[in-house]
Amino acid sequence: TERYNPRDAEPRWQKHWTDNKSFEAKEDASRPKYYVLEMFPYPSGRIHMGHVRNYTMGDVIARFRRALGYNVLHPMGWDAFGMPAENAAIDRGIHPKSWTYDNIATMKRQLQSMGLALDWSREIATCDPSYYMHEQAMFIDFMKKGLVERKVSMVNWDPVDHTVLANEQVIDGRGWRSGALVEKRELAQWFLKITAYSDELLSALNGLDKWPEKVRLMQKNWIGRSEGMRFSFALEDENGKALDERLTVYTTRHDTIFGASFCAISADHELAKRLSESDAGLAAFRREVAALGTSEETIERAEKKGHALGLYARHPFRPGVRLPVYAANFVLMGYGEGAIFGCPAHDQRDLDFARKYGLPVIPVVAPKGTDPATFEVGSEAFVEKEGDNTVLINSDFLDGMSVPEAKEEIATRMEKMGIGERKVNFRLRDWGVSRQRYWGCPIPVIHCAACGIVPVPKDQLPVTLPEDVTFDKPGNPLEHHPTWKHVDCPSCGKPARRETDTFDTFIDSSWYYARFCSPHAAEPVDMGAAKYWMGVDQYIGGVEHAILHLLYSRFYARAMTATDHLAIKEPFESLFTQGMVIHETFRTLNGEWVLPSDAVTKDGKWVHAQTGEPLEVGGVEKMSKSKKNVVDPDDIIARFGADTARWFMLSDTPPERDIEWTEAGAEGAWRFTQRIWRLVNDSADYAGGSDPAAALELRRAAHKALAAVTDDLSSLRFNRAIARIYELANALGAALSAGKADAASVKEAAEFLVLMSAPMMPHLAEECWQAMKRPGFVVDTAWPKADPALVADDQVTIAVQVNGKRRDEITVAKDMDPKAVEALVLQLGSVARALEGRPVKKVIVVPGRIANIVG
Ligand code: ANZ
Ligand code: ZN
Repeated sequence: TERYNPRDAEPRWQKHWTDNKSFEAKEDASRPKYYVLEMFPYPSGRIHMGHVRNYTMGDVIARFRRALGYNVLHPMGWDAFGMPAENAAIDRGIHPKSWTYDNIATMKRQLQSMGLALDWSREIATCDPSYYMHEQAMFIDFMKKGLVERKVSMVNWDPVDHTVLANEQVIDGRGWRSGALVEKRELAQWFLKITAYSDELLSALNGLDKWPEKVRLMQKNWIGRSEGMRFSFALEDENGKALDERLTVYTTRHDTIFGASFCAISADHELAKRLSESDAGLAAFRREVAALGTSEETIERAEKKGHALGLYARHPFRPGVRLPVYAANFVLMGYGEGAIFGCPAHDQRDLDFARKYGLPVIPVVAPKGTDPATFEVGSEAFVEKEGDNTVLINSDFLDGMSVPEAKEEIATRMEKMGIGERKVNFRLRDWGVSRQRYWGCPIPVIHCAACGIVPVPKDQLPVTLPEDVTFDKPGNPLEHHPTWKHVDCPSCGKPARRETDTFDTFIDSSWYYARFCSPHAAEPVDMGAAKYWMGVDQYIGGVEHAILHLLYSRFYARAMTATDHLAIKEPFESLFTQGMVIHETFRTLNGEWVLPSDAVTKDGKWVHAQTGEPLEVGGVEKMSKSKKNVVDPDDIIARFGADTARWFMLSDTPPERDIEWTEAGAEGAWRFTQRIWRLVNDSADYAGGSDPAAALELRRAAHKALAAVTDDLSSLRFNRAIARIYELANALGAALSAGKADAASVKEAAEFLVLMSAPMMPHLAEECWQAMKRPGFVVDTAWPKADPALVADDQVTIAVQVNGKRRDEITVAKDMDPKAVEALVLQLGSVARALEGRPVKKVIVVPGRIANIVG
């Protein structure tokens, strides 16, 4: 037989599937549905190996579920708004729209060349007005529902890019793109009230039992629920004169109140602002803190600094003791009350601060059994609190209590005194969705001097982005546009101003999964279609989206449900986070990266193929342009075909781990495609033998492989499924060369081999199917069923009892002689231990069930 030629076969089968609309999904209440979705790509230019891995996994699931009889929805679209398009416009004068759509065209062609079982009739691009008009409509509904707020807030301002940055975009106090020192600014912004769902988003995590534990934990920490107290201190001035103002703080460690040695407020706290008007030093300190930005990470790492306000807080339980009040750089305005009491012995930040300013360090919690007089805290705070290992010391009426007991006591007393109450706090903040950017969905509101904020009437949606914009000035092109923002107020008709902020692109990706159910519907989501398809049965993507994208989507599903655009809570039933694709790196001794394909070995050393320069082997790292270790999927598909690339991406490495791209591995996958092709052709020509034992052996191997692969694919263990397929290929190869098994068993094994590898190598499978002269097409063929009788093992596990009590178990051949079983169990250590030296009186063996020793 001729070699299998993917260059010929792959486009042919892709055309067949397209012409037959093989993957177009239609709602069908009579069939179970399966919705599989991979995180849709940002149209950055070209697909990379990470995409290949991600979309291959989704595709295997889609094809496998389809063969199992599910009505599968497997759509694809483009997360098409965002900064890179605008940067292309700024750097190269290409309009964001044409840049984006050119990229979409390229990447779509690339994805199609992978042979993905996608329903392209549902393709959406988030930058298309037919998509974002619904986003605008829903935003207006969210406004009516009270889920939207406009408020002045502190933002990270990038003075070069002229944009507000998310905390994640501030790295070491600098803008992630511009590298400029970020400033803090107050700006009126739009917010979605995700905090209205803090409790709900947290508690519902428990139900997400098909999500990776680590993702649930990350979300839990991000939401950050804590139980504490809000209480206030009486204030006095330098001279001990009482002020008629109190200082309210939030704490989760009220048990440590006797260890308090100072209070601190945020530099943005109202009190700090007010005092800075007459305190130039404080004003300067506030500016210094502002320069830190709002990133908690940066704040956490910065040296702890403060500015004394000349005010004192009276200790609620220590008459005559007063605590100096500072403005401090580590107290955040957006959390709790923006004010704290500092307990240096039990909080590292407070300790660093206390050491700097010479404040007392009073330990009030100590390991049980420690002598309070000798217990000291050095440079590390003692933060242990859980369990029964600690005890309160130096704390008057709390002495001897556990931390929870002390908390309870303080809460009760403070409540009685009327100075505070218990309070649950969340770390989660409302979601700031305003961006001062062009390439995003316009926020559909109008500012009117007379009427205030007026939503754009729904019959005037979409508010489309103007295309005639320029990028020659820094800042938002929508601001500079001569006419776009000047509109008449929809309510009073007077001249008004259109909102020029656009949405955070995370909004676009927070509901696309729902739009896929009915991508052409006149409303955001057709409820009937969504009822059938939602939730997503299997969602797959990178763990880098574990927090924001997934949390925003979970919120959006709830907000849409609250506004009758959906009727679910959780959008993603099952989540899988795949690992990255990594590749070796090389560099010259000067540290310049070199393409791995330019590295060759000479006399056992790595050198540059052209220049002969000696090379250093770098690590195996995530593919990145800067390290020159990128492998272009197009090249691989051109050389080996898509099936090889797909197969390689799933082989050997468990899908959640990073996979190393190697030339040898790709070639191995390529050889296996040829091997299957030969085995199938040889099987088709096979005349057959007449040894029933050989036939049975092959059939057992085939059915066992089938059962295992079915199991492995159901639980996304692709690499194990592939290992099983290799095994079956070996068994089939052996049977063919032995020539003893009959033709029927060989054909069956070959058929299983093809059908099982079809989700991974769909083109090759179709080609084989034809070579085997089977009717129809693999794509329409049901997944075969393994015969339990052939799968069943001839081994059995039996319980071992001593005097009727279960002590152990052993696995033996099903037909093992009871006498042999008896001999075996008597050798077990567990049995000897249970007998405690008593002699064996009797052994009863029930074949296939138990062995009971009486002694
Ligand atoms: C006194 C204390 C003593 C604290 C102690 C901790 C340890 P979680 O658990 O994350 O909610 N805090 C409160 N508001 C703050 C703000 N706006 N900026 C910075 N820190 C703030 O953290 C609650 C603890 O973080 C609170 O408990 C408070 O310090 C601090 F031994 O109060 B604690
Ligand atoms: Zn008006």
